[in-house]
Amino acid sequence: MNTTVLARHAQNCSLTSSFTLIERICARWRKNGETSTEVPLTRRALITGITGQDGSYLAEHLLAHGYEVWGLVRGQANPHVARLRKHVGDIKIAQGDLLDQGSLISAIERVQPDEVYNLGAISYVPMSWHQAELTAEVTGMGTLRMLEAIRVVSGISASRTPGAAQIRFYQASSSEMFGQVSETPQNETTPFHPRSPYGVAKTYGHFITQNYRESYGMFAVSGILFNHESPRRGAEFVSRKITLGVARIKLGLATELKLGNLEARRDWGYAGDYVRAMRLMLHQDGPDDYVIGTGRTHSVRELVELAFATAGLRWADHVVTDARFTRPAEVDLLCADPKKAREQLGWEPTVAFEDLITMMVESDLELLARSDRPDDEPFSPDHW
Ligand code: NAP
Ligand code: F7E
Repeated sequence: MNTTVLARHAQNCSLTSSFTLIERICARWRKNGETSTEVPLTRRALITGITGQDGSYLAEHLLAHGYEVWGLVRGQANPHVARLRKHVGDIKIAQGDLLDQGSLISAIERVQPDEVYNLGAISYVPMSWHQAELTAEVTGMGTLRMLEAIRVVSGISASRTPGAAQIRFYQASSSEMFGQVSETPQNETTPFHPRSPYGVAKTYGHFITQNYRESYGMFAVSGILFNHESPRRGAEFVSRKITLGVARIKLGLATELKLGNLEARRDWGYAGDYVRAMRLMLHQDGPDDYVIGTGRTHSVRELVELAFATAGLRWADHVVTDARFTRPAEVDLLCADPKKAREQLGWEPTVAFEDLITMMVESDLELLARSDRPDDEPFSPDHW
């Protein structure tokens, strides 16, 4: 086998670690008994949750690195796929649902991915109190089902550990697992105290990922990501709810914006930065968990002030607090310590909070000012 050619291809693929591609291809060739000198150049990724905010940015990022990108999509005519295709063109779709074990096994068998990014979840924290069991099933048990699909299709068992060619698995863990924090800033060793059914479900997903790594030697990592936003953020989350609210008020489409707890503090970053960290985690020599955030924290009130000021508005003239948007148990303060990611992954955020909010306000002003405004204009729920 011409390892020089393989090494050159590995460089062309911008792989950050030297071993993966060559070992994987050699192992796959050995397994298949192939003798051809044709080298499969492309890494193949399967993304669950591809129709969400992070899924779209991750798909773009992986395509830019030469990947073949597959998305797991649920439902027979998921309307979010059309929205995704506006941002990301060249993706392939596999049907499947995190609630359905068989569908995940079929998807892994069909796609034969090198990397699986498990972003699919019920991710809106207030919804998790109203549909706690569903949240546990999708966000928690869905992680187990995907790990099992990889394990079964790869033929891994307690007595048969994976080889170099194994599928690498990324789990979308969350700073919501820290919940009522015992120290600030939070790092990889900070204890978990989740405050919502969502946080509890994510904590299960986190520990089952660690457990499959320890039990079966799987290359399974968790990224503990703090809040990250963008113009593609769902309208139910506070950042986008505010920037859309500002745009509606500025354009005379509304006069007030109803919000809940203005004193909660979060570490908000830009989603486009955070998906880079996901890929980096799967390209280390060994699997590990990493905190991803900016290390800066702001209150919802500060976000409101900045967003309204960006549009030349006085927030106090328009913002109304409404108890319907407060939570049964709040996470008061989150702030990341991303030292490990900086030192081991070489990861740094590039978009500051102020630039992020300005970007989102400007994007929503442009979106709502368009005469051909889309029928599916984003809206925030008027409850939860
Ligand atoms: P998002 O926009 O809410 O996207 C969630 C995705 O999950 C959607 O594509 C949705 O697909 C999919 N999904 C829901 N139920 C499913 C099911 N039963 N089977 C398969 N897919 C299902 O979330 P995001 O902001 O991109 O976040 C991505 C991941 O990171 C989530 O796991 C989230 O919990 C986690 N996370 C996010 C943040 C953040 O600040 N954004 C921080 C930490 C962790 P449909 O189109 O079918 O609805
Ligand atoms: O709330 C307060 C609210 O819904 C942020 C998810 O991506 O990040 C996200 O979870 C804060 C909370 O995000 C409203 O009480 C005030 O303190 O934007 P959010 P979240 O709950 O932090 C984590 C890391 C995830 O993993 C999740 O998937 O804002 N807040 N007034 C409000 N929040 C909302 N949504 N709506 C309000 O009217």
